[in-house]
Amino acid sequence: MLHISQKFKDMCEVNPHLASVVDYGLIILNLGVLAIGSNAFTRQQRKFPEDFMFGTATASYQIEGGWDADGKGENIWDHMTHTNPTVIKDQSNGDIAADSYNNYKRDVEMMRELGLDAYRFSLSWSRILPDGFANRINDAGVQFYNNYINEMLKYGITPMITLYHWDLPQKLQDLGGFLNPLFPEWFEDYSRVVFDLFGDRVKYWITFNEPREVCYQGYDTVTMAPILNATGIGAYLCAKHLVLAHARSYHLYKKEFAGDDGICGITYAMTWTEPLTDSKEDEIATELMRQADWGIYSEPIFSENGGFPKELTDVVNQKSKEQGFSRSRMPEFTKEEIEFMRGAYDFFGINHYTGVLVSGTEYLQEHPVPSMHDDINVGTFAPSDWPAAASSWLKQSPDSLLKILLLIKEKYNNPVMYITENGWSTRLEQGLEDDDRVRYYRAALENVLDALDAGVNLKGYMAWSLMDNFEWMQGYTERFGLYEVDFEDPARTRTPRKSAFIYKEVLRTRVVDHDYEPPSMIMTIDEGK
Ligand code: GBH
Repeated sequence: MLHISQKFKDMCEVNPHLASVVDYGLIILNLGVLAIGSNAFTRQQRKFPEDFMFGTATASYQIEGGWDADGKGENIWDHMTHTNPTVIKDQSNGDIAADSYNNYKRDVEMMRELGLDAYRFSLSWSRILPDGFANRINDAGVQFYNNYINEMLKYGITPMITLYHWDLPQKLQDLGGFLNPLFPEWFEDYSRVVFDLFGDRVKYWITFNEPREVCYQGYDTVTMAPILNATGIGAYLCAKHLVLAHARSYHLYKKEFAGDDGICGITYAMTWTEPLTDSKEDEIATELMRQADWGIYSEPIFSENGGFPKELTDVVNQKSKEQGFSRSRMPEFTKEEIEFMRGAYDFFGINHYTGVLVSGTEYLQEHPVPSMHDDINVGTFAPSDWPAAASSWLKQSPDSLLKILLLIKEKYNNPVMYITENGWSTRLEQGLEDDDRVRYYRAALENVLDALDAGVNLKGYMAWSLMDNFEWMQGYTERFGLYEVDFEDPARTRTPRKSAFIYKEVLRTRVVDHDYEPPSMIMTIDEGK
């Protein structure tokens, strides 16, 4: 455990601005003193608690296929990939994807092979409500999810459901989607249908996956459907309606469906950000970037004061005035709305992949005016010695998962947390020997243990992803799966990568053994699981 203390000391020396983590570093330093002896001894001490929930995560559009099967309605990804295929790197789409619509039993078999406690997946809104509204329920779609859920439960695997992982019914998009002020009501109506259908068996709910990618990437740029490109306007407006929608869904669940044991949260894309230097400018830049990335979606729910974050709001108010707008581009909430959202959570979900260093003076780029990037005007940098994945944005940044967990612990009074995604991309050509993914997962899981040692209220960890899938704008060119999927094969055969065996061993032993090598690449289901 001494290596952790060293790690913290290094971290703080390089970056005296990590004041927030320094305290926790000292706590761990103290713990470290208690653990003397060899690595082997240390590892033995560092066990995941028996009730720590291990799983994997997926999302409907990325795996299901069956895009128009049995009455499913069109969603914004169907619409965009069919009408505008060149926006996807390999011009592919999720029409069939991993065909989980027909392979759900195999999916659950893989969960059993890995020995998962839980499986996080999302519902396709338009598979259940083809028009988006609750007036018409598609029974075949409901049947599919009942089959999926029941198959998991049969083998003791706990389902964790994401209500929205980016595939809005196209009919709602035609009405403005998240920019329509009625969106929170539409989402509440959908939530009611779903809680009513599956709430008897499902006790873990996530309203939204990654608000930033929904609002910023979808409405403020052209990097996600519906590629609206309403720069400087779309993200803020969407943010208002998204957090209100979350709160409506949360309160509905707690009031009418949760019973004693149902919990509901929301999941954020948590890129670790830290100041490039110890200058005041870099410190401010980092805070602004955190607020634009996730604070704008988390402060209304998790902060004591509620509402949008102050520094970002001030900047947008000021710039809007200078730019000649009649009112701020940052929308406002009523007092009632602020109260309604404040504290509307049971847990904080974290999707974590990577980190960047942030500057207020270096690496700045030209941005459209107005735009969120112009509003915050920060530069980012990832050192070249951080190992790189297949995805351009994904590097292994040292201890970034731990730093995020400690930051949230401190910022929001140690809420219950789940890591709802964490993973690494490779290219297909790399085959089944994914040692870089193994290295990434082991480092991340050590960070989970560090966080548990430091008292972080972390209850579970979901690897992204169970299997290869449609990686949004990157199509099938980047692979995140513990299982490889053969997309050329009509059967969409799934084959475990080396990382699947490593993850399985961690779950079985509750220990991260850095020396473990799978004896063979033949996967079996352990009896008794
Ligand atoms: C998750 O998002 C998603 O929830 C999941 O669906 C996805 O498959 C998985 O990660 C892997 O990507 O503007 O080109 O630099 C991760 C969040 C994705 C956020 C990449 C930042 C930057 C893309 N991140 N994104 S780019």
